[in-house]
Amino acid sequence: MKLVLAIVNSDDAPSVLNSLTEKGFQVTKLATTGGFLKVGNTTFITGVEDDKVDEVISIISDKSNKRTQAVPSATTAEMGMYRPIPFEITVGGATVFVLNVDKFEKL
Ligand code: 2BA
Repeated sequence: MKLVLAIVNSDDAPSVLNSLTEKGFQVTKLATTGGFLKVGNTTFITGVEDDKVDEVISIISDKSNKRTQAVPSATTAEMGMYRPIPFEITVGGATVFVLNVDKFEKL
């Protein structure tokens, strides 16, 4: 058994969640925050049999979109004023980790 941890943009979270549950996967949704942008994102935890991992990743991939986002960074001096210089980063579609599960029990 594997544990799939997927961090997705919160705007994509409803469609990822619906698709996974429609296909019969059990999912836990966590409200998380990215360390770099310090804005909310969504993390899904899904425990699945090994042969289902690719299907889960494919569903997450289909529903997760890449976005570019402007981030203020260094400042520049202009007539004695400092102002942020925005630069763009690409966020997502999804960041996925697949972990081995030693034991799974429902008590
Ligand atoms: P954030 O940490 O808020 O990162 C958002 C985006 O900022 C990242 O998109 C990446 O494009 C950029 N970024 C992150 N750290 C950076 C750095 N030190 N220097 C320059 N740019 C940086 P994604 O890579 O698509 O990541 C989206 C979210 O997935 C992240 O949000 C974080 O919550 C999570 N994540 C990504 N990689 C991770 C990892 N190795 N471990 C744990 N969480 C991760």
